[in-house]
Amino acid sequence: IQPVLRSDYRPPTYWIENVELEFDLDPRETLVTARIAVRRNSQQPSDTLDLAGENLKLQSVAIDGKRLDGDQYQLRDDGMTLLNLPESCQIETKVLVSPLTNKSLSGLYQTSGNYCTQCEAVGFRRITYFLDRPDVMTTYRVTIRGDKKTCPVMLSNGNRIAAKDLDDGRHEVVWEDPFPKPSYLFALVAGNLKCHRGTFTTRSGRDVALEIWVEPQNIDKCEHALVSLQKSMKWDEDVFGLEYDLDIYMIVAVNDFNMGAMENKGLNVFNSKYVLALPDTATDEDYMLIEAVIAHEYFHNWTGNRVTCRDWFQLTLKEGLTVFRDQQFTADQTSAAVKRIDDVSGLRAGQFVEDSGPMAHPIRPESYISMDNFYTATVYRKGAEIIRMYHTILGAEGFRRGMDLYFQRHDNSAVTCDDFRAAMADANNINFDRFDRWYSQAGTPELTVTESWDAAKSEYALTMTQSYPTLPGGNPGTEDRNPVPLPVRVGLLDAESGEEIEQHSGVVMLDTETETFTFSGLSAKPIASVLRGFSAPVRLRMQRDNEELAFLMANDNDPFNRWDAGQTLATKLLIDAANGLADGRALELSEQFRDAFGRVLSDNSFDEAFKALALTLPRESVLGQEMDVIDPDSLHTARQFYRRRLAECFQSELTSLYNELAADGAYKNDQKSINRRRLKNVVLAYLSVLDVPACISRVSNQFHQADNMTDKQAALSLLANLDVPERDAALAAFYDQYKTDPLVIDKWYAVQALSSRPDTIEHVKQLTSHPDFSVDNPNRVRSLIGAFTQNQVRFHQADGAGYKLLADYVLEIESANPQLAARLVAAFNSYRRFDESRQTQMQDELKRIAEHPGLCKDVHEIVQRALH
Ligand code: B3K
Ligand code: ZN
Repeated sequence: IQPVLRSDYRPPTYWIENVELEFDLDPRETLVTARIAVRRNSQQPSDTLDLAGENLKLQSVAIDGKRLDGDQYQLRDDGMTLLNLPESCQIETKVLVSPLTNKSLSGLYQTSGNYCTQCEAVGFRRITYFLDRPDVMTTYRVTIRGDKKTCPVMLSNGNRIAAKDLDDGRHEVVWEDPFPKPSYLFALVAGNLKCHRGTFTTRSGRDVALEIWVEPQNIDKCEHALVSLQKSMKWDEDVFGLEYDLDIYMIVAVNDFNMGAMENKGLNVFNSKYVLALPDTATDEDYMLIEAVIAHEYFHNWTGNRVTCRDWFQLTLKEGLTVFRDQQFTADQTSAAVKRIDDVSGLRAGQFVEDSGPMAHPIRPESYISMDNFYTATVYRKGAEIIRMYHTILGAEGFRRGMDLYFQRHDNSAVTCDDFRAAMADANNINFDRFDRWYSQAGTPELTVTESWDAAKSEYALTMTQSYPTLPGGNPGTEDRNPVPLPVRVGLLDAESGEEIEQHSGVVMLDTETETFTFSGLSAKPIASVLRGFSAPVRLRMQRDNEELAFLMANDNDPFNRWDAGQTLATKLLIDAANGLADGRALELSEQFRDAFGRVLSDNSFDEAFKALALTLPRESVLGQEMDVIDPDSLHTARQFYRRRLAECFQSELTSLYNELAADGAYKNDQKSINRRRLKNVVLAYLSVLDVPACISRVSNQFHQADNMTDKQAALSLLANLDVPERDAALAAFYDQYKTDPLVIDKWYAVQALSSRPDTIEHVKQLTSHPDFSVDNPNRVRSLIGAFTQNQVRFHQADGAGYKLLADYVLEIESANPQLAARLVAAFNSYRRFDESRQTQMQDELKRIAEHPGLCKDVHEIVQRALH
C-alpha cells in the first residue's frame, strides 16, 4: 500500500465551478446523480481529470449531455479517469450506493433507520465520483427525493429553496448552499426527526433560525445544546468579531457515529452523546463536553469552513486552531485555571504517549496511508498548544490582529499552516520563521531547568536547556530535530513570605538550545515557578526537593503550577513507592505529602473544582510514563495504598466535608453547584476505599438517592471497584432504570470496564455477549472495549488475556468499520514501554492482526508502524 506524501501535493487539473446533486433515496439502492461543471486549471494544463470514487456502482457517465462509452474513461477501484476533456464542460455521473449495508459510517449510511452522511476526510467519494480534495471548493445545489412516511424530513447544507410532493408517496426537497465549500463539508440527513427550535440575532441584526433535529423520543433533551450554540455564537462575535453567515444553522443528533461531531456547512451532524442531556441522564462532565463540542463545531464555520485546508496534511490548521478556540470559550464560561488543568492532564495522558510511540508525528504529518488515522491527539491537542503559544507571545490583541489578517487574506479559500503563521507574523511585525519547526518535528521536547543564586551580586539565574528524546526509528519528523521557540512563563516567589516578586513575573523566550536568564536586585534566593499555565507543550525537568514542591503547592499564585507542584510531588513519591515494591520495600505514606494534602483539604480559598483537582493523584497512565519500564501492578498498588492511607489519615475531615457538600439539597445546574459536586465525588472516592460498612453504605446511599446522573454515576463507578453485594444491586438497578436509553447504558458498560477489580476482564468478556452489546454501534464498542484499554492495570494483566481480547475485537470489526478498529488497536502502541513478557505478548497480537488476510488499510497502517 502506497502512502500519500505531503511533498506530492499538486493542484488539480480542473476546478469545479458548481455542482448539482440528486438523491433518490432507497436503503439498498440510492441513486446519486451528479452534474459537475468543470473548467481547466490554467496552471496545470492537462485534458485528463482524475475523479475519486469508492464502493460506487456506476450506471452512466456523460459529458455535456453525451453518454460516454467504456473506452472513453478508465475505471479503477478508487476512481475514474476522464480523458480528452475540453477546456470546460459538464460531467454527469449516475451511481448506486447502499446506505443500509454501509457499516463503515463513512459516506451515506443508515443509523436507527435514518439516512446520514459523513464525508470528512474522504467519505464524499463513497457518494459520487468527485474531486474529493479540500482545495476544490464549489457551490452545491442538492435535490433529495424520498419516501414521505419514512423520510418526512430531508436536509442538506444551506437554504431550503423548494419542496414538492411527488407521486408514489414520495416528496422532493431542494437545498442550495451559497458558500463555496470542499466536498468534505457536504451533508445530507433524511428520516423521521423532530426539531427543537431557537433563534439567534447576530450583532448586525440578522435573525438566524437554530434547529436541533433528533429522534422523536429525544425531543426533551435538546435545550442545553441549543443554549450552548447561542453562547458560542455570541462568544465568537465578542472575542473574534466573527458572525454567522447563513440564515439557518442545523444540528442533527445520530446514534451511530465514528467520532464526536462534524462541522458540515450549516448542517452539523453530531454523535447523540454530544447533544442530548437531562440532569437525570447526563453528568456535569457530559454537559460541559456538549457545550464544548457544540462550540467547537460552530467555531469551525470560520476556522475550517470559510477558510479551509489546502490538503489533509494541513489538518491542524483548522483543528488545532478550533480546539484552541473552544478551550478559550470553555475557560470563559467556567474557570480558566480548572479548564487549563483538565486540558493539560488530557494532553499528558494522551498526546504525550502518542508522541513517544510508533505513531509519533509532527502536527503537520509528512505521510499517511489512511487520513482517518491522523485525526489524532497530536494534530488536535498539540496543535492547539502551538496556537496557544502564538497567543502567549502576542497577547490577546496581537493574536486577534493575526486572526483578522488571516480572514482578510484567505476568506473562501483553502490554505496552509504556513499561511496562518505568516498572517500572525505579518499582522504583528514579528518573525515566526522558527515556529515552522513546531509543524515539522515530532516528539515532546524536554525542558531542563537549573538554578543558581549569587548572593554577592543578589542575582538569581535560571538556565534552560531544550532537547528531544530519541524515538523509535523511522518516523518522519523525528530526525534532525532542532531547537523550537519556547515561551516560558516564569514567576519568582519570596522564599520567606511566599509572595510574588512582581517585577520578575513574565514570559521569557528560549529560542536556542540553551540560555541563562538572570534576575537581579533580589534580597534573598527566591523560589521559581516555571512554565506557568503550561506555556509550552514540553516535559519540564527541574530537580526540586519535596519542601520546595510543597511550598509551591501552598503559595504559587499561578493556579496551574500550584496544582502541578502537587502532581509532581505525588508522582515522585508514587514512582518511588512503586519501584520500592519491586525491591521488597514496604509502602509508606510520605509525611510531607500527607501534610500538604491536609493543607489543601482545609484551605478554603480555592474554588471547589480546583480543590477537587488538587486532591486527585495523577492517573496511573500518567505515572507510568515516568517509569523506565511501566509496571502497571506496582503502580496500581502504590497509588491505591496512598489513596487508602490518605483516607485513613483524614477520615474525619473528609467525612465532614462530604456531609457539608451532600447537604446542598436538590440538583442545581449552576457552576458553583457543579464544582461542589465535583469535589464531593472526589471526597467520596477517598472514603470509598476504606473497608468499613459505613463508607460502603454512604456510596450506596448516594447511588440510590441521587437526583442527578453525576452523583449516580460517580457512586456507581466506585461501587464497581468493590467486592460487596451493594455493587451488584446497584448495577442491576441502574440497568433496569435506564435500559431504554443507550447513552446511559454506555455508562453502565464503561464503569464495569474501568473497574479495578481483578476479575474485570471476565466481566468485560461476559458483557460482549450481553444482548445490548453491538459491534455496529461505535459508542457501545468504545464504552466497553475502548474503556477497557484505558484501564491500565487490567488491560495489561500479566497473562495477556486483555491483549487477546482487544486483538479479537479489532479483527472482528476491522472490515466493517476500519476507522473504529484502527482507533482501538492503537492501545498496543506503547508496548515497548513495558517489560519483556508483556512486550512479547502485545507484539504477538500485533503480528496476528498484521497477518490477517485482507486487513483494512487503516489498521494495517497502525500495526505496521507499531511493528516497525
Ligand atoms: N472535523 C471532524 C472530524 C472528522 C474526522 C474524520 N475521520 C470533527 C471535528 O474535529 O470537529
Ligand atoms: Zn474540529
